[in-house]
Amino acid sequence: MGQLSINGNRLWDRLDELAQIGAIPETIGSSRLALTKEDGRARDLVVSWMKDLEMDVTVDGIGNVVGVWHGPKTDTALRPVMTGSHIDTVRSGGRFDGNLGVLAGLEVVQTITEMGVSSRHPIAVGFFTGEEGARFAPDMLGSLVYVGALDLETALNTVGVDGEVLGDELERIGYAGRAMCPGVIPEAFIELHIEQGPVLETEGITIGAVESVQGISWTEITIEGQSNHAGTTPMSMRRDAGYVAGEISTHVRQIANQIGGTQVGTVGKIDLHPNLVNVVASKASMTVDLRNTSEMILRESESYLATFCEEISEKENVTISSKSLARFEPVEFDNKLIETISSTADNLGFSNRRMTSGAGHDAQILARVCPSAMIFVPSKGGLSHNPEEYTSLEEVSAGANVLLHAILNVAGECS
Ligand code: HGY
Ligand code: MN
Ligand code: MN
Repeated sequence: MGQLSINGNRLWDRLDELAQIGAIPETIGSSRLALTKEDGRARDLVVSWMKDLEMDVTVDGIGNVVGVWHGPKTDTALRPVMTGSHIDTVRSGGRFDGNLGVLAGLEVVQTITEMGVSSRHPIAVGFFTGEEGARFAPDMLGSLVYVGALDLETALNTVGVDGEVLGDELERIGYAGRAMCPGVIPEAFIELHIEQGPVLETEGITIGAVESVQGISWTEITIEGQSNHAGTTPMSMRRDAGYVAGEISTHVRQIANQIGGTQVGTVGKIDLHPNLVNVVASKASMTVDLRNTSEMILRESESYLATFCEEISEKENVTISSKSLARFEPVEFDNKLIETISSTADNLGFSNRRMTSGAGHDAQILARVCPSAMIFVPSKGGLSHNPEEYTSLEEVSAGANVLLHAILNVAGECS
């Protein structure tokens, strides 16, 4: 164990090259919302790297891309051991979120090829369409279609926050593939990802063996009031959608503070209409992201929000409607795989701890069809979904080496 090691500098250089696509000026981050032309160019680059590694590359109907590698001793009838993540980013994205998991997978394949190592199972590296859900909700949309949990037609007809239709955008960037959905069920799925939180850095630990992912609830709330003159309308006569959106946003924070523990609540998006300085807003559309490690408490937080909306719609004489954009219960990963990750980190001499994920990931969706788990590496300052997101070369290399040996452990290393 340990004689095989990835080439950290090569991985680092690929992360840098990929980050240049959609680069955010004066930062190290990238902006590559799903199915934009930047996403298309990034896909082309990663596919070219897969082909350089002589992987069999397939693109499915929702644009998920999977490269499969087999060595001289591989039994191609066996299910592949799969790794990967996503290369789409949020608008203010970092270079590591998702990208690390995909490029570390390619680095694993290149390392075992160069070292003349083979594996009994094929090894697959994938990137899933629209993991972030920031343009086309829900998040993990591509992996949901991959495992058969979301119907392809429904997914293709998804309308984005910009009014574009997902299927049209997929055609436009040339990634409306022909491979079947649902995709090939892997033997196992292991995803390397940055933690995107403060735990590992605070505790000075290099590797996270992720045991679970917390529950996620995304709701779009629409508030309809009445536009009116900002100067002449007495406060008692207002039906102010802007004010109500602000109250709901404040209440989301109060719910999180009142519940405490792992509860989080975020209002990340508010659009007002007509959005003018001297007009009482007639309409507001906003999103609420609630999360908790406990399904029961997450439901509680959702009902607090619903009750507040009912009360304030009455009080402010506005109409409030809501639509679920995404809803995932907490997910537990596979114990045997988690143990493999922990013991691999131990054998490689990396400090490690068990932990849960605050962010959603494709691995939680693959967990519906095969044993699945994740490896975390630290995020500087716990920062993510921010162009200054950072993980060091040493930490990136440590994570990729744990991924290398964990994959070979499951795939059956043979020389
Ligand atoms: O929202 C999430 O947790 C992930 O970044 N899609
Ligand atoms: Mn991610
Ligand atoms: Mn993300």
